[in-house]
Amino acid sequence: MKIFKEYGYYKELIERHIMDFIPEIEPNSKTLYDSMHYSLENGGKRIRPAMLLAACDLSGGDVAQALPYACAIEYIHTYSLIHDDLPSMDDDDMRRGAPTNHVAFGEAVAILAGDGLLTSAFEAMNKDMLIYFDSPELLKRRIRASYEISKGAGCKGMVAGQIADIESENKSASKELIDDIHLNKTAALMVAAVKAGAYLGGAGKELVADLESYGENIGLAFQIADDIQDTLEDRGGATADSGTIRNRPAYPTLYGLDESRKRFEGVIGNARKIIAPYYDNAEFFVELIDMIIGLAERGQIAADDKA
Ligand code: GRG
Repeated sequence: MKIFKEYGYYKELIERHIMDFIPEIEPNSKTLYDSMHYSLENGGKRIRPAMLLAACDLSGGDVAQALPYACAIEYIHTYSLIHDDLPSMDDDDMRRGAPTNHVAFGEAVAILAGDGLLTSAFEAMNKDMLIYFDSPELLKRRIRASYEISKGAGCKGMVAGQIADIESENKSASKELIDDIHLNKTAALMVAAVKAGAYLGGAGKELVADLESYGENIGLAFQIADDIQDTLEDRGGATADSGTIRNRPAYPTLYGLDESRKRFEGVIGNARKIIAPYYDNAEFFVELIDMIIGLAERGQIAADDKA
């Protein structure tokens, strides 16, 4: 009997519940709701929440109970994309084949939509914790999950990666700096997703550590593939929808395209090795590796903003 599910199963579950943990918004704040809803329902791949649910499953947990945390991580990811697209950051007009949030709603509303999504993530997780006051073990798992998500999203995770990335623009960066930027900007939230799922499912130390390394390697693979794609578009004369490709340090600039491809294969190989002992029960994590290779080959990582 097949117990463990595939990406499509998790994605569908997330799609069905994605608005469930957004607080009921007053009529006076309807624009805020519309703007948050616009970006949440705008065709993301839902990779991070699927990672969280699959890690919970692999650890023996109940995915239905992990939904507030899965949706929280997608709210955080969505806020990061809205803010990253702003004129003061990447200045992108299109994402996932549609106008970016600030183009559709204006800059002030887009900033507030990001703020609303970020805070809704913590509201969703804290509200869930309130249910478990009388079950210390279950409450502990939830506090751990929420802490991992805060850490991955915060000043030692994604936000740290973003500031280092911004400050390295038009400068030459060392290989260490570029690894550090990508580990924080892209991998940290993926690591948070699998660790949070593992804690929610009651995983032991070894599984938590394996999932953490898997998340790191997958995050790096994601970012290297994105960099390769940017470089190829640049060389082919294709432009992003915004018409600019920022001059930030990227793997191909430092390593060259061939070496970057080798590095991509290296981190993908690491992820395969880490997950191998769990193969019988880790269908999603193998599928995710193949999916990232496919996205990289088709140039579809963060793609839809370049369509
Ligand atoms: C604004 C604090 C702050 C952080 C922004 C995520 C991020 C940090 C910037 C995005 C830059 C970028 C395009 C990085 C490449 C890797 C990446 C995160 C791609 C987007 O993730 P997908 O492909 O997105 O999972 P979808 O559209 O499927 O949700």
